[in-house]
Amino acid sequence: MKRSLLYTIIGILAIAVIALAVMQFTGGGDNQSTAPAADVEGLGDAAAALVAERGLTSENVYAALKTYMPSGQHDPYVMFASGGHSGQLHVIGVPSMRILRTIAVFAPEPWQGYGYGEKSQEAMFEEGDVLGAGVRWGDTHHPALSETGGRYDGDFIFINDKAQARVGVVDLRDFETKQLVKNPIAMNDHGGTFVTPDTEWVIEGGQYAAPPGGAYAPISDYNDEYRGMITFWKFDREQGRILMDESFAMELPPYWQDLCDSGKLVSEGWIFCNSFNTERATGGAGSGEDAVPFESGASQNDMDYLHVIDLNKVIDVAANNENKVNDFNYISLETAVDENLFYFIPEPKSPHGIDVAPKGDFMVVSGKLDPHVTIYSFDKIMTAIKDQDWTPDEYGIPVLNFDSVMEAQVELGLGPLHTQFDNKGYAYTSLYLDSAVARWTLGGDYDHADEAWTLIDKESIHYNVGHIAAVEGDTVEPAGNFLVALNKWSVDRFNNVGPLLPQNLQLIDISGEGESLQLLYDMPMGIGEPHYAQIIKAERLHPVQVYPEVGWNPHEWAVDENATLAGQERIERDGKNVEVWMTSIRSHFTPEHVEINQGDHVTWHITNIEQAVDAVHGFAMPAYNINLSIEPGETATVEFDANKDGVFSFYCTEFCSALHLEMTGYLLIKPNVDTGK
Ligand code: K7E
Ligand code: CUA
Repeated sequence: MKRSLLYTIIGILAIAVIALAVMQFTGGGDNQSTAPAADVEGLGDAAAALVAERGLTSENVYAALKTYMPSGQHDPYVMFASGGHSGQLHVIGVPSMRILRTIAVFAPEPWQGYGYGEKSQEAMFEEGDVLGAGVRWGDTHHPALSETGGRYDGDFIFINDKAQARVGVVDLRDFETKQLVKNPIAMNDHGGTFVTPDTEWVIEGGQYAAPPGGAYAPISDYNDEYRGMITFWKFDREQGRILMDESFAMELPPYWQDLCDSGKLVSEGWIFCNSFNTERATGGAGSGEDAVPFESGASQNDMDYLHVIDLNKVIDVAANNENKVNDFNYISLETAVDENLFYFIPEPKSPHGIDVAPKGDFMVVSGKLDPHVTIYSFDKIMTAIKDQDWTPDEYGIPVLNFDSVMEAQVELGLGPLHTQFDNKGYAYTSLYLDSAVARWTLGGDYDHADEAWTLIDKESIHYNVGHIAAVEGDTVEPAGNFLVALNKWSVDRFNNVGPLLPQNLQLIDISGEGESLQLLYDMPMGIGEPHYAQIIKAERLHPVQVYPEVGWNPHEWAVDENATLAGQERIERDGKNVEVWMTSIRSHFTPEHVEINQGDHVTWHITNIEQAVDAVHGFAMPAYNINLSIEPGETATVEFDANKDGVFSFYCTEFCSALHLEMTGYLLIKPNVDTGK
């Protein structure tokens, strides 16, 4: 790591600053400084002593200065990292690597009152139910920030649930999940979510092939009955929702589609999706002597297939497509082939990541079992398609000639997975087996084209890096200052917390040129496995701090019809139906007594009438599994059958004032003597 020159400069600058301060203190300078030199010198001595006592290197000091965020100062960048099988999405400040928020998406989370009775949330969860089962967890992999013109716009973020083929939609006006959609075709997914450059489409690629629509077919019918898929979710920005009726899926051969990326700028209108298991291995380890486990069966071929999908053609065909599976618009493989909706390009070897360069001109593929990254030229792909420079495969899909479309291969090391980009013409690829991040140069129109396709630097990380995320690294205009390695193994990096270890997110400085990569910071992530992350400039985010009006329904983004202002609190009964309109404000609920009968059906609205930033009130009710977080201005509703009699103290779960403990009330449920209770 050639930082020595930089340290020399920092050293000279520091001496210059101290000298200047001393000059000012002694009247030698023109400017009136408010910082007395004695403080500067004192600080210098204390800092020097600390550096010596802790045995810090100059690299350590540089890293500390680069990442330290003084109290009250905000991070300039915000990372949205998937939470893996926690089912959630984590929001992290960069470069301080402070966790700012977890956004609950697929799993109930008590501290944010998510999934414990609130009616709009319950309805949303039901939309995401799987074969009628109320699945309340997910395995989130790839968050995708909404884009305008190929740049993050800070409006929405989408994330997939690999385990159940679902997509979550989060509104960044309040960082809350607004929609869960279940894919009607597939049981699981992986190559999503990612968006087109103006977010008209949220794309979800498949993973393990299966009979479409959840049908049954024996594994011996794999070639004929099992299929891959890619789904195009139509997103309506105004409503902030995916429109099921305008969305569709396309059938693909039973290869295992993996990651995908959207074309941009010159390649806008094309979708790139790689695949593995083009061997169509069917596994079966443990089911007989001849059975070949997937691990080896799916790794036989030297080449798998990059899917190159003509999005505009696909949209046209979908508009007139009659075929449906589970009531969902589904383009059959036959139609896709007849209409030339996609092409294949051979790609080495069990690939994982496919990433489109910032200008949209190159597609970078990493074969997990190949030490190179392979770069394809979009120009060459278009020429090959025009010239019909292809051979059809057994399904009739045109396979473009590898040598005609390949631009370069760069040998980086073992286990390349994912690639990111900066603003200096470098690309970065994670090397899982090497436990390193490689920096290499792009050709074409990028800054380092004179030494194109060359490995420049490798930074060791700890350990076994999966994805990497650079600031605005998926956009047409990456920032090029920080990169985070999302590592799968942490082994010895942190205090021992037992056999289930945290993940390790490592911040890397990519601001310099050449061999200047430097590891800055280790962040343990003990709340799920982040697969992918995206990092946005904080200035692009404009969330509300208080809902716009008292009585706000965050799901409808409008005043709730049951908004309750101070003085409007009441309890009404209609037969066995009891409805409660309650308010909360520091430090009481109104009304504090709710007296009902066992067997009543209860609908209970609570409006937090606070308009002060951070004045959140919780609402916890024992025995009925009710737990809400009601943010300033919000109206929340719960509905339940009062089937258990007794006295139930409800209370506020946020320590909201000195008299927070007094923020309580009684739900008194009189036993129904008729039933003998
Ligand atoms: Cu973990 Cu993108 Cu799902 Cu690679 S994925 S590491
Ligand atoms: Cu409100 Cu505690």
